[in-house]
Amino acid sequence: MTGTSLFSTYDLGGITLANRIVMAPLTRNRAGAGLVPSEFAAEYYAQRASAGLIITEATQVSAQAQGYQDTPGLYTPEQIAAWRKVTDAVHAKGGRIFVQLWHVGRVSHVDLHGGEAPVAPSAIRADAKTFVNNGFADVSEPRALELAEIPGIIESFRQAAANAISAGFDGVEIHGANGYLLDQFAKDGANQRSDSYGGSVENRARLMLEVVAAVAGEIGANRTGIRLSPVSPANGISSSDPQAQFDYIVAQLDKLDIAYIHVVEGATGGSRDVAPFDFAALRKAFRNTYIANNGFDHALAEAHLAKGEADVIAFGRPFIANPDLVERLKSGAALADLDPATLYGGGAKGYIDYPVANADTAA
Ligand code: 8OZ
Repeated sequence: MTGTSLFSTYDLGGITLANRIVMAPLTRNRAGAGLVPSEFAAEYYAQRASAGLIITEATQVSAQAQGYQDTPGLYTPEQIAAWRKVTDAVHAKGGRIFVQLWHVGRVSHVDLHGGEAPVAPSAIRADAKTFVNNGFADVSEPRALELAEIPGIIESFRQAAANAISAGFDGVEIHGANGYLLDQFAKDGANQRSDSYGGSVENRARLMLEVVAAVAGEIGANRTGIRLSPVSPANGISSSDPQAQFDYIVAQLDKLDIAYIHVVEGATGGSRDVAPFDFAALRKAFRNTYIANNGFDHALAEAHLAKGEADVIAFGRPFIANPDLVERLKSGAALADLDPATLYGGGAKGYIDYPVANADTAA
């Protein structure tokens, strides 16, 4: 296809992206008191504003939605005000930014909830760890959400989406991936409910689709995206029927006409080798933007675009140590490696101190 490359502009639901490179959501555990984004977050994101689109770190929609120490929220006035500094800083550099909204469900710990159990579709503990009390710990046994609590979950996403617009975000990505609450409902390894939110493919998709409809109704379908990871085992999740489940989900998302689906192709942060799952079927079933993620390098990204397998490519970890990832991919400059010791938690170090490749030519 002529003209389509990582460096060509792209119309995402009426927003012009400067290129087809997305900064994927990256959890950094640097929130301050009140779970406001880090005092360095505005600089961190602004340094990366040459991405066509930034998707923020996962941000909880309520106190109940938290699963790790020091992740930010978007449900208090202080959090909204702190995020406003981030969106202003990114927009001042010509960037675009969506916030990723999550509820972790069972991937959490009683110590984050005053001793109360985290909530989940069913009372099945995940084989997963979280980070709490400055260390890794097994996640806690959750309790099953009552049917009467489900509207409150949907409402917390709707309200957080409204808050996102107040904070100046260009849109919202709903975190439907990686074994968190919406993925827990969708997959039978975590969902053993016998009400209208469990059992069939349709019932397991219900919460995710109701959340998407509520968010799209609040802020506009063209400002709404979702991240999905059909085959990822992240956070101890499993599914006996991922193809049927996600063929159905994506067909319904197409009807809702949302801006994009952002698909983790393979095991999150791991192998792309996912046969026999058919990601092309999801791509074909969805008329709007398909963002592909997971283990892309420059060559694979260009090949994916050239074959029409995606419209936009999301890069995650490479953005941590390469604030100028777009420019480096364009020039062929070498990519820096991240420092694992400063990945999660801490302050400015390993966050806003990664240099650009060529400080002389950088704007
Ligand atoms: C790494 C550490 C904690 C959370 C995800 C939000 O996997 C995360 C996450 C990643 O989607």
